[in-house]
Amino acid sequence: MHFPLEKNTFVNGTVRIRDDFWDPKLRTFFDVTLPDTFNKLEKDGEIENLKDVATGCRDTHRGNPWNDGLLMETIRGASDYLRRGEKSAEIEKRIDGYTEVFEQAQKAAGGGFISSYTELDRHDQRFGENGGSILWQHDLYNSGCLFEAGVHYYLATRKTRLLCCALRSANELAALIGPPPKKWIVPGHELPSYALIELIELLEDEPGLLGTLPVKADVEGYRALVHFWIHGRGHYENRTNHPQYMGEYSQDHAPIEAQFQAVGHAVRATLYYTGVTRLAMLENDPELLKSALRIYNNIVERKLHVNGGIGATHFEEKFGEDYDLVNSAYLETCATVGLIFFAESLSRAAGDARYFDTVERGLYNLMLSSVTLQGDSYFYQNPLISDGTAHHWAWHTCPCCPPMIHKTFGMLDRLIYAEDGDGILVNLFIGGSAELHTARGKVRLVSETGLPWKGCYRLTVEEAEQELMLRLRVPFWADGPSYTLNGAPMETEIRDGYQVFRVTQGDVIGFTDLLPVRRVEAHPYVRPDQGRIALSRGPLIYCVEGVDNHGETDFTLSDTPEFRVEMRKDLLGGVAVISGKRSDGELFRAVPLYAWDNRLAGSMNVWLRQKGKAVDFDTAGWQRKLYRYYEERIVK
Ligand code: FUB
Ligand code: ZN
Repeated sequence: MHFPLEKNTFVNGTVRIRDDFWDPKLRTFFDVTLPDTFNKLEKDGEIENLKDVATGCRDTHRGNPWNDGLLMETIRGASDYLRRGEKSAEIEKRIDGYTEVFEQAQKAAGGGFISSYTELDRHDQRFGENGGSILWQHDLYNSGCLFEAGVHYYLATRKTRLLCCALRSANELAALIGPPPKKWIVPGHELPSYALIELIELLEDEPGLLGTLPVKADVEGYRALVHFWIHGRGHYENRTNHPQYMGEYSQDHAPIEAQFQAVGHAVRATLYYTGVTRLAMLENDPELLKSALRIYNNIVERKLHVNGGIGATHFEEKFGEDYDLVNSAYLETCATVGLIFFAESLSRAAGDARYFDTVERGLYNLMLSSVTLQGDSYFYQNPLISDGTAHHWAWHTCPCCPPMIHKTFGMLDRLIYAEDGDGILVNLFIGGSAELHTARGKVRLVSETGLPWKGCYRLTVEEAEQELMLRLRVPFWADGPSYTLNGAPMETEIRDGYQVFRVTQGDVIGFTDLLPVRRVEAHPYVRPDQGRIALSRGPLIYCVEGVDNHGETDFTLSDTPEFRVEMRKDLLGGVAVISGKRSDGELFRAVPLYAWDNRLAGSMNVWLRQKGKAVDFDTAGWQRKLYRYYEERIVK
């Protein structure tokens, strides 16, 4: 589908990842992390809860009210792995088994209701009515996760039973909720808005599907419902549930057009803004898109940690004030997933490469570090400094992050390319092949890269029916890259942050970049980073760990650190290690942040003191920037 407001779309076709960096990681996510997540959710009593609903047993609910949703989110992630070509009869069997339980639970609850906590413990308080709590119960959240699971499992397998569960739930909600005389109920957790749009998009993309299903769908009703959910926030007069006012925590303090900053619970917020952006596309509403852009700018210009983390404050897991970027910050993994979803939607709507700078920052740094290299332990919080007490956990009392990790890496293939009327955009530099059905006919591409370790990328147009445009995103970390077309240097034309090539079948385009070690500095208002720098190379942020530095991780870098880069295949699954000189003449060693806490427990630090970098409040040259390279300042 192409919405009027949408500048580019997901590509249509198959994208296969074959990449030295990503392949082993994706292998681990599928072989280890996915079964680990399912097993641990089951161990928490998740299936028993739903079975109790199905059998009418009124046992007390186990775990969190949102655990139904976590199982469904994991199904979405698993489905994406299957869609990408992973084969596993066992995983499919597992999902089919879960589907049967969802069906039975829905049947017992009557209609499409699916929320085992409410069914078991707050039977008469659905959606927070009758003295319940919409914020805590997560009834609409669980339904939203079911929408995603149904859509993604259908896309992977063409099986429709789970999709029918999603439709039953959506039908019930569309009939019940909306402006008066319906019930004025907006979600406490905003995931269901964008999830309902996923369902709408599937049904509109495949109009023939509906006639084949045993459950009817009310697409117009779903459109009305999602419009109501996005625009109903910040209006309180008709609410039928309690609490009537959810405030900034749930982005319910004002209508969206009167929201100017990212506030409140960072996961709820970013998923709401994702819904806002996707509704703007669905309804062709440029004003609504402006609201989303305004908030996005507030995040990336003032509230984004260098590792792609957001939601600095532990209390209420919320955004802090502008520039309040302490290094011991909270930074929940799920919040970065929400930001990636938000930035990806904006890139389609607004068509600028810069949104993928945010996606890439989050993916390569925070998201990868949120799972151990072994694949079965996780970070919920992602601080940039540790005294040695922060560690991946085997499981959490709120295990929301592993399911979101699967959702993110499950869609990695969908993030690499996008399409617009003229051709293809390359948003991420990942090796593999693509067979695409574009507006300009069939296109086959092969990409090869040494990134993130070596600064080279090459894309071969193996097949193209017509001439087309290929646009390579110019990443924020590129340091004067040289572009080539069929081996010859290419004059640069950059549009909307993309390097533009006009190609036909057989052409080879690409770039090389020296990929120097670079020191990042933060805006002077970020007080904890005053006088400090963070090490980076390409898209990767580095850190120093005690295990490499005799336990010392808060030292000062020499003003001439003489960085060296060494590829160490034997270390941490194969990483490029940075070494250099401290101000006291000792050597230090830094590793990619994504690989930290995978060896001996110890301290860790990202922002290092830099000799010669004074505490400084001069904001000249910082307009609309939160980070820049320190080297650029020295040269100036
Ligand atoms: O709201 C409950 C859980 O908390 C959700 O799964 C995530 O958004 C997490 O932050
Ligand atoms: Zn989480």
